[in-house]
Amino acid sequence: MPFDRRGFFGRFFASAAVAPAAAAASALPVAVQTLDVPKLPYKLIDGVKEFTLVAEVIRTSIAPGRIIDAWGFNGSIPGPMIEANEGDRIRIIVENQLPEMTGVHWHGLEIPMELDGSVGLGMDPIKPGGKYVFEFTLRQNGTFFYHSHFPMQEMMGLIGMFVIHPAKAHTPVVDRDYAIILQEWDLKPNNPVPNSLAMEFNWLTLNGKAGPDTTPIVVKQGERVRIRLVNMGMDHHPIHLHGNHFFNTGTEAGRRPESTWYAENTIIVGVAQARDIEFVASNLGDWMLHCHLPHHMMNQMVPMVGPDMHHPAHSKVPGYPQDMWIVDDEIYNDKPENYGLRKGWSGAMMGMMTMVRVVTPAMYDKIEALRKTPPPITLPKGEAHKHNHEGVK
Ligand SMILES: [Cu+2]
Repeated sequence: MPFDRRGFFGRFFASAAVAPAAAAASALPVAVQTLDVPKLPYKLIDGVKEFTLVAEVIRTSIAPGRIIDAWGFNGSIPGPMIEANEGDRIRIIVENQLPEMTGVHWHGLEIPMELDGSVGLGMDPIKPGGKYVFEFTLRQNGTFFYHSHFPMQEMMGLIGMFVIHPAKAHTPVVDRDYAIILQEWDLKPNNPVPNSLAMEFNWLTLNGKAGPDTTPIVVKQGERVRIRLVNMGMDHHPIHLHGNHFFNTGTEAGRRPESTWYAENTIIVGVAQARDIEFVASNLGDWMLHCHLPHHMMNQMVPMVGPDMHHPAHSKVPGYPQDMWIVDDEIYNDKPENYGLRKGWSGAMMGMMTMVRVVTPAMYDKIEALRKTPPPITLPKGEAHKHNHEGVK
């Protein structure tokens, strides 16, 4: 999946594994994938890429049955990814459809102060129903992000990824590039509105989904992979990858020199930081990629402290086990990226978790084929009869 400006030669050299070294050195960057989050489209007007970003209240689901009424952009929480090239002239029209004033800050971009989005210092707040036009030239490359510059609005979800590609791909060239935003939510029972004043959180999301509802990253064995992680919340998340070690190759200020890279498998992504990790997916398997804070590895933050008399498996030893184990694979198994996972997989995948599935070429092709096949249409009970009258089966 090449980035938009890539021509025939870019496609030809898309895989570093097959490209000669000289060709790889001049390869164009691959497009970034934000699983579960869309990309923000743009219009090219007189050489300027024009984006429209609408801040609004959004009802979405972070897990089956767990609805939230939070704040995002253009129908998505987190907001859609802005993807552009170093050197681009861009215009971003920010419309405020929220019930209160807002402002959008371009985190890490070195641009004129009145365009920085720091409300008060550089500009007035954008009133409800109002808009503000930001226009600047991109002079950096790397993993950046945009967010409301009001703290409580950050905790309501107002953040999105902003990736700027260099003219030539950084080396070693990656075959696949992903971006994930980490968020946390305090959701009280029977209330879909997040508590933005919280210090503790019971729902943790990657690109707006809590595991096992996150979409796994699927790569072929031997490919070089970049994952860009951005954190906006109250906690710093130690993100751990099973099965394959990685290197931190970039921060929110851009690329790190290769002399500073070292191997690790857990990286702290602090609040307001971006961390690019890169690795060669050498070890076949379905590898968890997750925050390692114990309370961030569960949904609803419900370890069963004390005996659970309702569940026979949990009541044998008084006081133990503390942990909940819920296997509900069937809810998620229709997702192509989950094809072929071991029975019981969903029990291990709660909270701020996803997977890097390192698969054989045959398995990759199978999952790709499933992605291209539309899922069967399931009509709700009582709807089938009505639709049959209309000739719809
Ligand atoms: Cu965490």
